[in-house]
Amino acid sequence: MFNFRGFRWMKTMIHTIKEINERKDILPEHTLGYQIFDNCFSTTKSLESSSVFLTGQEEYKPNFRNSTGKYLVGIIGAGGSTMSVAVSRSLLMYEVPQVAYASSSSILSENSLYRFVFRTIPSDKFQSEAMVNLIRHFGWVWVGAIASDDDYGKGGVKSFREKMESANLCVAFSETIPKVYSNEKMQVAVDAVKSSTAKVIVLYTTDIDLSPFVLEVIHHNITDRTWIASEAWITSALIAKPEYFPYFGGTIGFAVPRSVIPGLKEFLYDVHPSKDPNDTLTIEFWQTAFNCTWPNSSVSFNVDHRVNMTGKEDRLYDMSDQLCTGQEKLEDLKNTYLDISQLRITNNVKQAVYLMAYALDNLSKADITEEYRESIVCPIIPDFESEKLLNYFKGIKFATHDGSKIELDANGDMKNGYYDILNWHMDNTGEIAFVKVGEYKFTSSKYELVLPKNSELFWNTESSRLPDSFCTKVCPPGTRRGNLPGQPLCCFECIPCEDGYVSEKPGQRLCNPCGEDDWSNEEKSKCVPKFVEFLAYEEALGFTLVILSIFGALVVLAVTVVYSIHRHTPLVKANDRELSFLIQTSLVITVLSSMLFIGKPCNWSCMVRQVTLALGFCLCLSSILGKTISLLFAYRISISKTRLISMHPIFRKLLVLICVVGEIGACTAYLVLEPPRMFKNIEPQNVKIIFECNEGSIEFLCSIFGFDVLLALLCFLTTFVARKLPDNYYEGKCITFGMLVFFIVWISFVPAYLSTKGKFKVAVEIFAILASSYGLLGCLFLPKCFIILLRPKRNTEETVGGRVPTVDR
Ligand code: TCR
Repeated sequence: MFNFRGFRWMKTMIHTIKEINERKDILPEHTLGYQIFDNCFSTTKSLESSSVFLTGQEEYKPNFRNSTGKYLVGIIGAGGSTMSVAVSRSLLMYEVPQVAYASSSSILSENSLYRFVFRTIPSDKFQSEAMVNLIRHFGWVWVGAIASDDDYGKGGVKSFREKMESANLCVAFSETIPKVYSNEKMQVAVDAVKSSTAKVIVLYTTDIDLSPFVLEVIHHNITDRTWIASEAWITSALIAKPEYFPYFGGTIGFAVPRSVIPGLKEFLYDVHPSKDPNDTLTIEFWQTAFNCTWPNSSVSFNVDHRVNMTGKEDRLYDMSDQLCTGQEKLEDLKNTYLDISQLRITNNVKQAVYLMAYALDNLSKADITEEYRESIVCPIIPDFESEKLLNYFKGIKFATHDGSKIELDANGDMKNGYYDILNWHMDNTGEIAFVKVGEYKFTSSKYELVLPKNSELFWNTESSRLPDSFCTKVCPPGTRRGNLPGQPLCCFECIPCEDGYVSEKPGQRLCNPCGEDDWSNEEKSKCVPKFVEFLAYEEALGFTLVILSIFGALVVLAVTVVYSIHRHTPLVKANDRELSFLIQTSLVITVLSSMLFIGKPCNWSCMVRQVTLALGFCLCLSSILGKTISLLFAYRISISKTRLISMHPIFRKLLVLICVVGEIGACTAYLVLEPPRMFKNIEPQNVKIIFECNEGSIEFLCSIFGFDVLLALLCFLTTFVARKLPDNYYEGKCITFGMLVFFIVWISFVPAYLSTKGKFKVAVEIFAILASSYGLLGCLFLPKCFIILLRPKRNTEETVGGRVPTVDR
């Protein structure tokens, strides 16, 4: 669209020029002119316009038959990315293809401005990715980056940062080495290296830009750093000097593959200034290499025009007074030029030339009729449109002399390739050796990092071991990573896990909760089974109670034995022998039932324990009741002095039977309807699980034991009434006393039971069972055993018969 605003700017310019021309005070003798171009807001058009302006010709396209009188096809180069970028701008205008052999910056594939640029070196996006993969391989997480101040360094570090970020690794700092020496800027970079905790640093620069930085590193005596070299300086003789080894030894990095170029060596040696007096570069080479002056040469001195650190142009070499003889021997020379051991970029140069040649070849062999049917111009070398040649670069594929394949994608980038991983060692001769320790293969979608286990890596650390590089050391198990506000992800604090949470592996972000039955250990590094609490047989308390109950049962058995031996004596016969046996049986049951409360509870033991106890007491108390009722009857008779019908023994047994059957019914209902169950009592914030019984229905439980209490009350009341009955064996008093003990035990049981927890609750209950059983045993049978065994005289017919009313058979 027509840009009215721009048009106004243009008009303003014309207007102002006119105004100046009219004024008499500025430039009175001169008239300013102008030429106006429309650049359409495009870089290419701008360049075009400026060249038209400069050449003063209407046509911007230069004559393709240039000074050499030959046709121009394309350009091999330039070297560095920044140069290639600059060159590509003007070549774009003339649509001249360019094959770069060392320009690796990824910006060359990112923009349509560079669509005429092709290259035989992989884009740095692969190298950045390779560096990140290497960093990850060695377990570094906190890495610094230094870039040269150009497209190569900045572009490289930019993609490096991106890849680091997506790999969840951190860039500790990123600084640039100034191109033109500035002490201030250099200090910034050096200070970053010095002060950072990152021990591994990426240097994305060419060797030339790097060397002042190297000097600074040495000046500041910065050792104990591991440098990751970018491809541009990893094999550079400028940096790999033995005297730098204490600072730069152990450097690791990527290099484009090495190749052997047959015949190159001979060709390199075949250089002599006498061959062509116009070949000034050769003459300069000779003069520099042998430090002499070639006679009558126009190349009179060698000056390195680089600006040195003081900002002045430096004369690195002075002209030598000595004249070159031409007899100097290249063989004596130890020079990088003749070193063909590391032909890497050199090989890229070769492939770049091949690339150009293959593209031309393909163009010449193209099926002209097919492709250019419609066009008037046939692509015949040398008369072709360069836009046509472009098509033959895209997707070009060829095999190199050493058998590797080169293939370009639509951007003009290499589709796949590989890097050597080199590590700086010191060899026996005191020179730095670039030892290949691995390989990195890549395609656009995948990569493969091969670092064989046996490859010996040299690390420039105090211990000579793999260096660490972290901001915060990985959090140990038992803690988790806590982010620090405003700090990179790799700097964090380690927060201990809470109770019940663990982190088992180092470096966990979160603590995991333990399962229901587990709890964290002291260190919070593992879930351990919760401490399980129940009254075990093995522990002292449980064991004592077991002994007590067995002892009780044995005592009862002993009483039974005594009773059965003396079963025909009046004492035993008095007041119902069978009921006495029943009481003894029931006491064995109750005493032994206490053992059901010990041990790890399970469903059946929970069900059995209460029921057995209730039935045991029911049997015991109903039998006692049978006795006391007989006593009551006897008492009524003794008061009224009349012979009432005493209670027939069968009724007493019936009474016992009814009571027991009733209790059994209640217990069955309890077990069927709402049985007690084993229950794991897990308090959420607690370290232990209490195994206990959930009693099911409290109502049922109360009613079965309530029945027992009722029986006990009845027993007590009946004997209490009949307590005055003259009774040789104090049966009534004994029962009264026994019942009192029973009540006292169970009444004191209630508060004790309610105020204890866990296994002690169970122990209290067992204690009550044992105490009440022992109480009954002691009160009911011991005095009688005492008489039977020690006072047999009192156990005679007369005494019994004389005193005791014949309530018995
Ligand atoms: N790409 C760099 C220049 C460069 C270079 C080199 C210079 C590379 N490799 C080896 C000298 C020697 C890689 C750039 O600027 O793109």
